[in-house]
Amino acid sequence: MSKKTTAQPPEKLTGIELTEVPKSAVGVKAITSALSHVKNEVGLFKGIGLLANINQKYGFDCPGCAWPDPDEKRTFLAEYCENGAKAIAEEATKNMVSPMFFATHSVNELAKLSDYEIGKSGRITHPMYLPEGKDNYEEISWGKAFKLIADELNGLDSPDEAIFYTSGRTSNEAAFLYQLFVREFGTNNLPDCSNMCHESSGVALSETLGIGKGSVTLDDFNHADLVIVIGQNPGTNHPRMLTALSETKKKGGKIITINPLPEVGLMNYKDPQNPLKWIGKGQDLTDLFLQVKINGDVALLKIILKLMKEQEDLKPNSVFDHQFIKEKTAGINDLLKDLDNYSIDELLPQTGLTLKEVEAAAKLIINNEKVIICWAMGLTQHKNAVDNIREVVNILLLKGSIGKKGAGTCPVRGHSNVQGDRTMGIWEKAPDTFLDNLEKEFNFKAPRKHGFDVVEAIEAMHAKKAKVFFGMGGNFVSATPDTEFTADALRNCNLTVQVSTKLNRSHLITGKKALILPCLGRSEKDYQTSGQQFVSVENSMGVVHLSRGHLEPCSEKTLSETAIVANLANITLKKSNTDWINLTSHYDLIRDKIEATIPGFENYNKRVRVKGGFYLPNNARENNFEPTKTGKANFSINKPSEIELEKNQFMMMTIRTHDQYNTTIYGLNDRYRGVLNERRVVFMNADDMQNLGLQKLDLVDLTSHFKDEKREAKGFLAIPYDIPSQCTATYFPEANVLVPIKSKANISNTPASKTVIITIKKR
Ligand SMILES: Nc1nc2c(c(=O)[nH]1)N[C@H]1C(S)=C(S)[C@@H](COP(=O)(O)OP(=O)(O)OC[C@H]3O[C@@H](n4cnc5c(=O)[nH]c(N)nc54)[C@H](O)[C@@H]3O)O[C@H]1N2
Ligand SMILES: Nc1nc2c(c(=O)[nH]1)N[C@H]1C(S)=C(S)[C@@H](COP(=O)(O)OP(=O)(O)OC[C@H]3O[C@@H](n4cnc5c(=O)[nH]c(N)nc54)[C@H](O)[C@@H]3O)O[C@H]1N2
Ligand SMILES: [Mo]
Repeated sequence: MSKKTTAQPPEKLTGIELTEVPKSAVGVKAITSALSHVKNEVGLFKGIGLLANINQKYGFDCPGCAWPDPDEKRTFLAEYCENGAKAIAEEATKNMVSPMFFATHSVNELAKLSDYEIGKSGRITHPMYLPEGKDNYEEISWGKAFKLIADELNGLDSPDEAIFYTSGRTSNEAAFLYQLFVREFGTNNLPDCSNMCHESSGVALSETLGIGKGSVTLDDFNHADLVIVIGQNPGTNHPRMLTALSETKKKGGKIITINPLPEVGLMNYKDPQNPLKWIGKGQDLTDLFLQVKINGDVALLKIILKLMKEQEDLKPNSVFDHQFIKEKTAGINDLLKDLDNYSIDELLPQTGLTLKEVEAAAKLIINNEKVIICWAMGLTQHKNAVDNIREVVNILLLKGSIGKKGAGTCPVRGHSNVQGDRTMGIWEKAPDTFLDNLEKEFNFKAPRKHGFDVVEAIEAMHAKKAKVFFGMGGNFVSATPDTEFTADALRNCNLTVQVSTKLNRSHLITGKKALILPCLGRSEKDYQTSGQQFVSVENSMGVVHLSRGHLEPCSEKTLSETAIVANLANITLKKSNTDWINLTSHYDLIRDKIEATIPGFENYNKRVRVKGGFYLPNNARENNFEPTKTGKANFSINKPSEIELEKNQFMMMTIRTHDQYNTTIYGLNDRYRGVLNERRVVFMNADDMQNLGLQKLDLVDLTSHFKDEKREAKGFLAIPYDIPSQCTATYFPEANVLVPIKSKANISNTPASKTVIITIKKR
């Protein structure tokens, strides 16, 4: 039935209003905006109680981003941010999607709504089943739902015909059980949102530094001489990071921002903790803003490397940390030799910057000792994304700026437990040592063949080589590239299952049969037979800490993700040496198993109960690079972008608004970019618009070009914006239909959703 519907958000415009781009981020507007969301979704009284519990040492972990909490000082106002409050409001909403809702709204009808409207429908209260050929979900018992999945899984020709996706909100306890179930079932098909997110960072950092995670702690921001924020928009996506940057500045450190857009949050900031500062100018954060062209980063970093080398040659020992390089690294000579293959004149046009601007950045790097480099999707979602990050590492290694206070790598993670899920083994390419430990502890034969990542999973379903899709959270159809292709892939499945809190488009674009399994959210109390449980998560800086729900569950029929996995494993696995149901009776039992399998979790149950949690081991932080292939930190040789645009073509990046969490749309405003009440917009350089004969708010259609393939997205409003020439920006998921499934990063296989080549046509 769902075959007739499109998987794209509707083309409908919602009534745009343009305002001035604000000069400062956070401040009082952030608080009023957050409170109004909380009031509308949850009610003010219950809402305030909830906010008081976010990120407090025994409260629940904010389901917003993975930015860490301070180890010491935690105040009521500081530990949630505008977008954290919105994330909570979204989860604790009064609106419920009940069996009655599904009886009166068909799948076809719901699929015509926007993602904003779908999400606002609310929390799913009962397990629901969409039988083959039907257009309305029907209530189903948990027992029948589990049996249906088990039968379908056990009826497959091979376990590799099933896909088990994970979004990054799943707790350590649930994630650990989930990957164990999937591997006992017999496959490593465990793609996750990380494949679309920081996979390029993981690949580049493992190869160069021997650990796929960042090296800095929050305290390092208090000691840094220089912080570089490249390809990241913390004002919207990690607002609490602005507090850390503000501390760096207060202590005399400098900040360089490298971004095609002058993102407001990075320019000026008003501390939400300090009401006296809400009025007035705020604090300037960025000292030097480099408005780089999209994907011009390797070219830019290479010029900086060349300038560093030039200065070192001129004045030996003034730039490079020779002792560190000699003792701890490998490959410096190859790097320095390779730099000679490039001329600054050739590289500069790719950056869109003047030599003076790049020289200013190089000077700051040369003259400061302790450097932190932070990045996110602006570096990871390109064809040469892994090169981007390795080039960042080259700069830090030359300076010896790693493994010491105030210096190091800071890939800023997205989902609140995406890093923990990886640690727990949610990984299609988990290393053999991990699988060996699992086999020993659980007494079974773990599959060794690597599984599918996100892109490979879509291709397998499209080719009918995979037939069951199971989603542990997330919104697969809207988050992945090439919307229509992915939708067809899901429709090819015999069964699609979504474990979800809220209604989303992946419930409406389904396999022949579909199930929705409603689960508890982070903010809710999790009762098992031994009483209320807590779970644990790992933040972006490798701190594992507990999270305990505060609200009563939204419905009696929801189950915890942990219980869902255990029940499914119990009925699906014919021979398992694990007592699945007993394990979930008390989550300490699961944590004991994690401790027995994964290094770094010694005394897990004890240490997780200590206020603030504990740090996992991190070799790069400890200045030890033994886990790499050479046993040292590796310099690397990287290539600038090879994409060449034709004259009429533009580079498009797909980014987030201030009012969304990935595919969850909180509201229709992008306050920090001056766009209200509309998501179908394309930000363009004003001269480019003039050359195309476009006026502000003209309606345009976008076509993407990849090899001989074309894809179309219709009906966007053109907005003149402060963005380099030939660069454009649209929002995801509206523009995902334009991202070709085969356009992805080398090695990491991450969809290149920030380098989409488009042409623009006026209606
Ligand atoms: N409120 C809120 N918080 C979130 C999320 C959310 O959707 N909403 N999502 C969460 C998740 S899963 C993630 S991964 C993070 C994402 O956090 P971000 O990576 O900050 O998110 P994006 O909107 O993708 O922004 C990418 C930034 O990179 C810039 N950029 C794009 N291309 C390039 C380039 O080629 N070079 C450079 N130098 N810059 C470039 C863009 O202008 C933009 O500022 O946020 C997490 N937190
Ligand atoms: N074009 C383009 N595409 C992108 C990106 C981009 O920048 N551009 N960014 C990519 C990135 S960085 C990421 S991380 C992915 C995100 O991909 P996903 O993680 O798959 O997507 P989300 O939108 O975060 O998932 C939202 C859904 O998760 C469910 N949910 C929320 N909380 C919970 C919970 O506690 N438990 C369970 N079981 N379900 C829950 C709700 O039903 C909600 O509808 O998207 C990627 N897609
Ligand atoms: Mo992400």
